[in-house]
Amino acid sequence: MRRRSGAATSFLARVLFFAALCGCASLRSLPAVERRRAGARGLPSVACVLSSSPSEERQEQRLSSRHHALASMSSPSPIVYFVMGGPGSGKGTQCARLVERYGMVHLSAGDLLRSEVASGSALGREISSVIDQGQIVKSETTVALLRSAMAGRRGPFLIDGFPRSLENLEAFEAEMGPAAFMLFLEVSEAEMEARLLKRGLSSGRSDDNRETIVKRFRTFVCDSMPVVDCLRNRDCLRTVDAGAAEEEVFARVCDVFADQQLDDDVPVAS
Ligand code: UP5
Ligand code: MG
Repeated sequence: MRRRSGAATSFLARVLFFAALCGCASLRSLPAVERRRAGARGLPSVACVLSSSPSEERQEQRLSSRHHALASMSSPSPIVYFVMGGPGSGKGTQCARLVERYGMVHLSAGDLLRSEVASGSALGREISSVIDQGQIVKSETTVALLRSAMAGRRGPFLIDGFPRSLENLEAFEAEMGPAAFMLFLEVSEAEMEARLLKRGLSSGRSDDNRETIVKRFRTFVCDSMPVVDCLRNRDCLRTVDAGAAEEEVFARVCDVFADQQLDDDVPVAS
């Protein structure tokens, strides 16, 4: 009996060692629950390797060492999936459908920030002017809102519209650990603009106007695409062509989650 359990342990150790060598790519083949256990045992993963500027390179190096330090911690992290894509790519729409199908916890960073704005607080007024400029709110503010929304809930979590910069990613991982992967919804700017302008007719969102939309696109390319590239280089990115009809996109999104065993293994979100 003891020999069998020793053999099982050593087999698991070999699997984990191999996964450590290959980073998230190997982990992707493990179901979410196993990956969470592996994370709890301190599996390292590969760092971002592509940089487009020296400052991004330094930031990615910091992220890499932080990532390894986190991997050596022993407490299990909640399962997190980032959902990213340009403004109007359909993040909120697809997350709502994922919640219906799999019972995950959907946290839209933008919605959390807009709730703070609606509260009328001094912080809300600060956030409001950042949003109207299509800029990114300070990491400490958004991470604090996410932390508080996640508190006391098991997940798994769908974190929509975050992280929007390498600094956001670093701040989140420092507290919550790495996400399982990022779902990236790819849509052309022309299609996103058309969707946003149509929504703007009734959304009441202060940033759904042509002037702010242009700024949001610029910020997305300059600040958010480096996060997408970083996670792609860690092999933690799953891209979906989201330019099709909503239903068709959802079928593609479900394919992305097919290996996560969300129906049976992962407890219904609480
Ligand atoms: N629609 C959806 N799917 C469609 C499809 N397949 N075909 C046709 N139409 C489709 O969809 C947008 C519109 O398109 C809707 O009318 C929908 O019916 C239709 P939605 O699902 O809302 O797209 P989404 O990607 O969620 O668009 P959103 O405008 O929410 O994206 P943003 O990333 O711009 O907005 P967010 O709320 O995340 O952030 C807003 C601002 O907050 C940011 O610009 C930033 O200033 C700030 N912010 C931060 O600073 N930090 C953060 O971490 C998060 C936000
Ligand atoms: Mg949204």
